Amino acid sequence: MEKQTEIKPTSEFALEVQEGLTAFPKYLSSKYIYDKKGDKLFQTIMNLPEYYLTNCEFNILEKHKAALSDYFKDKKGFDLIELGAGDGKKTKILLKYLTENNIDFKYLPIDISQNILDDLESSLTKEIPKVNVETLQGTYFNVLKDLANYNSRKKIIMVLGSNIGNLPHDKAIDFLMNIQKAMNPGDMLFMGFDQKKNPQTILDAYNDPTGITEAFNKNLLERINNELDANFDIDKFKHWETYNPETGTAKSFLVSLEEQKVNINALNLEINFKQWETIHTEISQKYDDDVVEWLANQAGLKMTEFFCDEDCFYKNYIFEK
Ligand code: AVJ
Repeated sequence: MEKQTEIKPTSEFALEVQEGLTAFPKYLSSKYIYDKKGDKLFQTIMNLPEYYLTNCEFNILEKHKAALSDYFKDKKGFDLIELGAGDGKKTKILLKYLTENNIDFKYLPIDISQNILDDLESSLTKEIPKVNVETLQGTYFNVLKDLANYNSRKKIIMVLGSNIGNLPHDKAIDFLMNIQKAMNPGDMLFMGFDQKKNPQTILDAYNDPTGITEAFNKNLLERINNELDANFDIDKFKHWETYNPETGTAKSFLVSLEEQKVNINALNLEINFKQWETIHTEISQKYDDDVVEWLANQAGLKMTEFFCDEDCFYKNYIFEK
């Protein structure tokens, strides 16, 4: 038999790493932080005292669950579709309330990770057995496209955690537009947006003293080491956070502490770093009502209501078509 050379499919990850590290200035996409270890680190971040976002949103849901239930409920029942379900800690507040009050609804969590969905489903079976749940594995947009003609019940599309903040405004508009296209008149989008606030509070949230956020950011380099056979020396990079109070953009970087070369064998690539050269890794956009309204309008949505915590550090908005 003839020997065949193995053709390795080039992954999107490999392509984007190649593109970002050969660009000037260098960059990597934060979406690749989230492998198993990255997911774990983010769970830890959500429990850090400095990372106020999780608590704020938790409090908003707790405080406004009855009002939200009134907005969401419908004579014919409704579908609660969650993009990026995670461990469902915050969502369970709503699920509990809706179930206990005999509101007719079905919960449809969407996540890219089947593992996360399986964990979520089994924890729901234990904690809120009466909730009617159907998990949907896939990327948001593919699942959303299918949902557009899913059925004629009212759809509440829910995106918690200010995940939209990882997108620059043009991409955020595309994201909202894709959701809008999957909505019918009467459907609602319920979404969290972290707010502009004291710049120091924001810097502290993304630069915790225990170094968890640093490890989270550096997980990008570890993934490249593990999956693309590279030799990044993680200790030769420093996590650096900036916040521009004018634009509301928090930015994460990895800064090279010395001149160095890194080999990425799977890409047959050698990358040179000058001392103090940067890799931009993440943005975490902060908003105010005007910006949120502008984004929504650009995407064909109108803002109809919002809910905030005591300090208005964080807001959850309702949008309709
Ligand atoms: C998951 C995108 C909401 O930007 O606040 C946390 C990710 N990065 N700490 C955020 C993150 C650093 C987080 N989001």
